[in-house]
Formats: sequence, structure tokens, C-alpha cells
Amino acid sequence: MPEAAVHLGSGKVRELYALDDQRLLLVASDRISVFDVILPTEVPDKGRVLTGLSAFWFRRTRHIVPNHLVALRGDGRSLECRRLEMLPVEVVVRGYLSGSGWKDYLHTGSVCGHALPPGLLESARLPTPIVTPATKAATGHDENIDRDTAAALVGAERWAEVEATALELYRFAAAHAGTRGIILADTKFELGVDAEGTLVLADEALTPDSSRFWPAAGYTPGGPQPSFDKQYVRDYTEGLGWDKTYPGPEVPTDVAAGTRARYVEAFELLTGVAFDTYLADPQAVLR
Ligand code: Q0Z
Repeated sequence: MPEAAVHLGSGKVRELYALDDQRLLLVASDRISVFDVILPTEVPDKGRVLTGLSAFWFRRTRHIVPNHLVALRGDGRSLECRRLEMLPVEVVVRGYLSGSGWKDYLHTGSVCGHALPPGLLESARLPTPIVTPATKAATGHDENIDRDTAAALVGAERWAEVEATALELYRFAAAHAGTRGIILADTKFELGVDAEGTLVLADEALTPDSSRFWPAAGYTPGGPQPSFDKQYVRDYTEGLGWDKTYPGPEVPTDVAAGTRARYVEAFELLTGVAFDTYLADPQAVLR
């Protein structure tokens, strides 16, 4: 547990602490959300998988953009990071048409001001990846905004830098994932600015909670794709006839264990590090 750390806030599945005036501690729990509802059943080691993946990507993308990672703690589930001035915009990069991007395309033919060719199928690969900004609405749900609105929120010059950085991060990570049999359909970045005014990648990066990972084997546009990590638990909870409102149902141990195995599989495919090795020495993902 964090020594003399002040609790700053809770995300759905994470906790944020202040270590001092310059440093934060991000702790990933084993909680899982399905259809935006936290389940009462935890997925063992999920927080370690997500933390290890974030740390892996921070290490591998620092040639593209500096990031907030200061240290990966020995528990494997917490990251010490630099405290930044966060940009008030979430930066989603989409290489495929899914989720709210697909919904917006169906209604308007475009996504966040990006006109797309007609006739695209759900889950189609886009001609080129697009950056689709969003803001946290009062409801707690993300609300897509267009690039002019994003530019007005952070400044036109900064927004141009953010877009270029996010696209480069996506291209790099999607290419890596592709070699491991995983499609990175889309991903959400959160960035901040340090005291020198430098753009810094923050929060979690390129995890299954901030991204859509699809198994490349069996990819079939024309409908939603199975999630690499959450599909067992989605199928199980939907099979109960649950209405997807609070509270979520308990899931059986075997469904939780199967879900854990999928998270661990994604971790091992993407990092090339055996998960047992990570548990024994989390620094293994930083080498
Ligand atoms: C991240 C969040 C969580 C609740 C603030 N490096 C940073 N500097 C300043 N602020 C943040 C970061 Cl990462 C920051 N969040 C999101 C995470 C629990 C909220 F674990 N909020």
C-alpha cells in the first residue's frame, strides 16, 4: 500500500494517489467493467496485466513522445508518474470503424469531422487512421467532438502536435500488435504538458481497457468483432439476460479464470515476456 500517499480519486477500475507535489501513483485494481458497469467479481491479476502493458508501451514509445512513467513498482500493479497539466481532451485514434465511430458514421457519414467513403461495413479497416477527440461529458460518458473544438480547447498549434503524435503512436503500436496476431482497432491516449511546456504521454497507454484489441484470426467486417479480453464475460453476462444496468451480476470462477487467461495471453503476445517472469520481476517489461 502507498506509504503516506494521499488518495486523489478513483476511476472505475483504478485509484490515483499523490506521492508528493510532483509525483502521482496510479494503482490498477482487478475490477472489470462490462457494458460500462463494474462487476462484483474480480479478474485475478488484471491490474498487473494492464500495468505491465502500459509500462511496456511507455518504454517502447519514448522515441515518439516522452511519457509520465517514473517507476514501475515491485507489486506490478502501480506506476509512479510525473504530475502534469492534463489536456482537457481525450485523444482516440481509430484504424477501424467500431463503437461510437461506427454509430456516428451510420448517422452522418463522418466521424468527428472526418468524411469517410460511403458503404463501409461495421469494423471495416479505415483507408487511413483518424484522430477523433472526445471530452468527458457531465454524464461521465465521453462525448465525441470535432477537431476544431479540440483545437479551440488546447490551442491550434498544440492540437496539431497532439494529432501527429497520436497517429505516430497508433501506427507504431498497431504494426507491433499486427506481428503478434492482434488488431489494434482503436485506442485512447491522454496527454499532458510538463512545467517546460513539453507534450507528455500520460495515464495508461495501449491497454485492453483503453483500446479495442481483436484477434486477427477470424477478423470479419460486417458486424462487431469479439473482444480479445472481455468476450467470455460479455457473452456470459448477456446470456443471463442482464439488462446492462447496475448492479452487474457475479460471474462464475471459471469465467473469471478464462478471462484472466485471455488478459495474460494478450500480455504475453504483445510484450514477449512470460507473465510468471513479470510477476517475479516486473522490470522485465522495461528491458
Ligand atoms: C490521471 C485517473 C486513476 C482516477 C489525473 N501524470 C498525470 N498528471 C496529472 N494528472 C493525471 C496524471 Cl496520469 C491524472 N487521471 C485519470 C486515473 C484514477 C483518475 F487511476 N486523472
